[in-house]
Amino acid sequence: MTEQTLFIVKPDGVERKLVGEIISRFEEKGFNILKLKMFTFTKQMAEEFYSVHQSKPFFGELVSFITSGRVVAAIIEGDNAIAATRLMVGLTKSFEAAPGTIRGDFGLGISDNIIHASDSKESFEKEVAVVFK
Ligand code: 3AN
Repeated sequence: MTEQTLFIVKPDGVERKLVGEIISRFEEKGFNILKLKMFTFTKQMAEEFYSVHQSKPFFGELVSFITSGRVVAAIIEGDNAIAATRLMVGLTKSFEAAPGTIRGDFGLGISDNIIHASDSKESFEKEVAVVFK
């Protein structure tokens, strides 16, 4: 089933010059890139983007990290894009993420875990509305 999803190379990924490598992985996997944008999250955008995590103890850290530098957001399209992208991204805690995944290959962090990807169609629609409005 052809689907769209969103990924965001976080400030640590941009800082570490991993943008090209990450986009390449998605292109090589067979996805089409439909939209691409570099920008910096405002606090207001970040709070809206992460609103499902509002009650979590790490919410403040999440907002402060994602607003700390430039990010690159992409909308991509392909078969089973949401699930396939989550597999390519790897587990949330980078130190637990399998080698071969983006988090598993490039880091050890939790807040600084290089990339975000939508986890459902609902999240995708909400996140696109914040990032590509
Ligand atoms: P994922 O990005 O793998 O979907 P979520 O949705 O559970 O993970 O969490 C959103 C973001 O919140 C993660 N990308 C990570 O940066 C941060 N996060 C999740 N759990 C923690 C935690 N225990 N401590 C600090 N930050 C966390």
